[in-house]
Amino acid sequence: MKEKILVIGASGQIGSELILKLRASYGSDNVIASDIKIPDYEVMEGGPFELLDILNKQALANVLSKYKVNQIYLLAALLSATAEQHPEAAWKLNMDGLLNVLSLCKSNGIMKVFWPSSIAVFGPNTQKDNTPQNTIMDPDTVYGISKLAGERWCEYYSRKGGIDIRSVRYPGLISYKSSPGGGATDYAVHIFYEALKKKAYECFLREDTVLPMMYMPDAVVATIQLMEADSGSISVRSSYNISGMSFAPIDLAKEIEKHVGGFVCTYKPDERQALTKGWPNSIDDSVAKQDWGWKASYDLPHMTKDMFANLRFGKI
Ligand code: NAD
Ligand code: AKB
Repeated sequence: MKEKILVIGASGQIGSELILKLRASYGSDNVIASDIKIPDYEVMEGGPFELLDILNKQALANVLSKYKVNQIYLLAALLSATAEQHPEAAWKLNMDGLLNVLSLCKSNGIMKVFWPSSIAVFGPNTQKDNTPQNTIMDPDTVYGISKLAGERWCEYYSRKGGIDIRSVRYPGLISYKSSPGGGATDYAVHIFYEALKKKAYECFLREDTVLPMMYMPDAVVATIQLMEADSGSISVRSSYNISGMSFAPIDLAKEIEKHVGGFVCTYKPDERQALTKGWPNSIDDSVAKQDWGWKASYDLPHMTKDMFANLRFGKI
C-alpha cells in the first residue's frame, strides 16, 4: 500500500527534521506536515502543509480523509518545563491529542502510529544508572505523568484496538535546525548558541546533573528504523528505551571549550532543576537493540564537533 503520512507537530524541534527525511524516503506529496504554527521555509515549501489543531477532532478527521492518511506521527505536546507551568493545558494537549488520534485511527482503519514518550516517565524510585526497559515508574512531573499515561494508552490500543502503534522514550535531544520547545534539557542546545555569540553561558541546571541525551540525527534514525521494522519484531507496545550518550552540563562545557577558546559556563539552577530529580543518568536500551537493531552513532565529542560545523557554516 502507498504510504500517506501525516505528521502532527511538524513545526517543532523533531518534526522540522523528521519530515525532511520522511519526504526524502516516501515522496514529498505523500508526507503532510501539520501544526498550529507555520513551519520553517524548507518544511512549508517542501510538500503539503495543513494548519491543524489536534484538539479539534473534526478538523483532524477532515485532514485524514482529505489525504487518505494511513500513517500518523503525533509529535504535538507540551514539554516538561512548559507543562509544569500550565499543568491543565499540558494534560489536555498530551492526553486528548493522543486519544483523538487513537480513536480516529480505530474508526478510520488507520493502521500505523508513531507517538514519542520520554525519559521523563521515570521517577525518584527508578534505578538511575542503566535504567532498564521494565522498572519502577513513578514520575513526579506533569509531563512525566502524561507520558506514562500515554504509554499505557498506546499499549492498550495496540493490544485491543488493533492499531500498530510504535514508540520510543527519547532522551533530551540536541539539534541545530530548530529551537527546543520548553524542556529541562534545552540548556544543551542553548549553550552552543551562547558559546558562539558570547563565549559564555549561564546554565539553569547544576553542573553535575547527568542526564541521557541524544543527537537529533540519531533520534530521526531511531524513529524511522522503528517505524519500518517488521511488526513481528516489536515486543514492546508501550515505549522502547533508547540511549545515545549521557553527560552533565560541566562535561558539555568542557567539550565546547575545545572548540571555543575562553568559553566560560556558570551555573544558576532554577525551577527546571527539580524536574530532572527523578530522571535517569543513563538508559539500558538492550531490548530495542535486540528487537529492531537500534544503535546510536553519536557520542559527546562527535556530536559537539558536528553541532559547531553546522552552526558555524550552516544557518544561525
Ligand atoms: P516542540 O515543542 O518543539 O514541538 C511541538 C510542536 O507541536 C510545536 O511546533 C507546536 O506548535 C505543536 N503544537 C502544539 N500544540 C498543538 C496543537 N494543539 N495542535 C497541533 N500542533 C500543536 O516539541 P519536540 O521537541 O519536537 O517534541 C515532539 C515530541 O517528542 C513531544 O511529544 C515530546 O514530548 C517528545 N520528546 C521530545 C524530546 C526533546 O528533547 N525534544 C525528548 C523526549 C520526548
Ligand atoms: C524535556 O526536557 O522536557 C524533554 C524530554 C527529556 O522529554 N527534552
